[in-house]
Amino acid sequence: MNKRYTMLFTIAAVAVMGATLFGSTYTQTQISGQSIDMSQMKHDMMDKIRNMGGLQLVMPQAFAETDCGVLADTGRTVVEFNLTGTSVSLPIMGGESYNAMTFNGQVPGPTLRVTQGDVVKMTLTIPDDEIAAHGNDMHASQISALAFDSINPGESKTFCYIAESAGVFKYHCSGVHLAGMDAHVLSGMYGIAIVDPIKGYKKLMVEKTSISDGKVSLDRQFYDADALEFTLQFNQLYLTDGNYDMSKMMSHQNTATVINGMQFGYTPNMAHNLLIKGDVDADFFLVQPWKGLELKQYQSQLMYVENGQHVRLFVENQGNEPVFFHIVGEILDRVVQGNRVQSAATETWLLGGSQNMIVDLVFDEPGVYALVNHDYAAIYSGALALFVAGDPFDLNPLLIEAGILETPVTSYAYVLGNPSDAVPPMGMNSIAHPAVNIHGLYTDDVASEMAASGDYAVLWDIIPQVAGPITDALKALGRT
Ligand SMILES: [Cu+2]
Repeated sequence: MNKRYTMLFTIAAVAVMGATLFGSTYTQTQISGQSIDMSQMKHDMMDKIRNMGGLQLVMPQAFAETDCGVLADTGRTVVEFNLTGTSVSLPIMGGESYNAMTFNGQVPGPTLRVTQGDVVKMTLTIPDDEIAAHGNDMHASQISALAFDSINPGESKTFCYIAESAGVFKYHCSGVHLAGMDAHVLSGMYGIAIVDPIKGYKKLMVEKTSISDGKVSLDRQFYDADALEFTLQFNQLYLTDGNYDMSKMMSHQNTATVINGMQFGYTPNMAHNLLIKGDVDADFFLVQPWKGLELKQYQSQLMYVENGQHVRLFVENQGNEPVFFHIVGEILDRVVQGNRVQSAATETWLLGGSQNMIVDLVFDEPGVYALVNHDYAAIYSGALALFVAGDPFDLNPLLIEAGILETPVTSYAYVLGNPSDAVPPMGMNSIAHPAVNIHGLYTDDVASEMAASGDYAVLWDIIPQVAGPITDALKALGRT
């Protein structure tokens, strides 16, 4: 990619992370599981389970082949998926941090992508110095749960399975022989596997109307199966003093609602303030909690699409509360679960815990579109993310004047890139993102490795370089 096109907007000032904008503890949602007040439990079942060494799973021999040698000899493609279980400290909104548990130092864990019929060879490694045992339960498999049992620090374990069903599937830590599974998953040990249909994705039909000779009629529009893709994983945090609090989980009193691990992680940042209002500190959107160059990989980013482009969203509810998935100003043109269409032209779709869907849609008009969990408590505690379609802020002339672009672009992804934690690996019907920037709940080690790879736009390095040209261009255009 042309270096000029990776240059970004400007941020001269450095700001501290915004304070938490809303009170973030709320009571249960309309549809939730049981609420249990642990202080009223007569028998401390959790202690008993822990004292037993966890719940042992006894489910032998009743499931599909898991021997990697046998499965590798069948002529199927074998895809290796290597995970490492590590406990780390990660930031939360408001400038604090929490004790997270992760696969590979990131929340969510890496996204696995295979084609239906492939063999997945999953290896989980727990380093010597890790504080806990971990396992991995992959919902894309149909094998004995014995495979998912935890392994201790210093150990490694491999299992294989055939990804027989297409769709989106959660994977998650199984705790220490199932004890503490809630703590590990809700502290960050989750991710998804995308299993592409063996015959590829279907083209998209969107119903519109047209008018001719004064008569309104149906005008079906068809879009090729190839799409620009994003992943969105919903979850909650249940924290007291930066640690997972089981009593809060039991009563469904979460302290934060997150998408891909972060509250409000896909909202505007200082660069957008400058471009749109000519001032890095003039927030043009209500919620801008993650802004400032020092935040590096945690600085919020927006998701950019073109108008009239087929967009495919892989959505998973990793959490303990329902997700009422809605995009303000848009209609979900198609909802697919597994490889079957569940709905079309629907306003909102409900996902229970550990449930998923693929949403296909087209943003027809330039604008900013807010994706939310349409549970108001969830919206105000972090479940809001923004898509920007086309050039609604008329930034092309500014970017050309500043020498960052030579010709107008159809989405800001050509300039800023799309956030890496929302971009899945390429599949059989994927449109490549014009550029990808480093954004996500990654440890500094993970972010440094990504930066060193040269595959990503490193916004915190690029922004200071273009601050001057942007400011000059704003003046030249009379926008300041
Ligand atoms: Cu774990």
